[in-house]
Amino acid sequence: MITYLRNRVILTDATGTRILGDFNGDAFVDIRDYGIWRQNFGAINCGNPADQTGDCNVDIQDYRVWRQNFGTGTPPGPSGPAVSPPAPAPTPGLAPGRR
Ligand SMILES: [Ca+2]
Ligand SMILES: [Ca+2]
Repeated sequence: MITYLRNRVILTDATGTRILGDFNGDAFVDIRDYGIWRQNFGAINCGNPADQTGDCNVDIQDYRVWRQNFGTGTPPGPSGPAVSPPAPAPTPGLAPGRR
C-alpha cells in the first residue's frame, strides 16, 4: 500500500500492517529498529526482518529504508505499569477523630 502525505510517501507491505523500516513490527519506525538492523548487518539469510529491500542481504540499502521512514507510524505506549496519581496529603487539623 502506498500512502501519499504532503512531504513523504509511506509504503507498507501487502498485508498493510508493516511499515517500511519497522523491523520489529511495532508499527513505529524508531531507534529500536535501527538496533535490529545493526545486529543483523551483514546477514545474508532470506526473510531477515532487517532486509527491507528483499535481496537477502542486510546492508546499507536497508539502513536507507529505515532512515527514510524514521518517525513513521504510531509510537507504542509506555511499556511499564500504569502509574496512578498520588493520594492527596491529609490536611492538618482535619485528621479523623480530632475535634
Ligand atoms: Ca519498530
Ligand atoms: Ca537488503
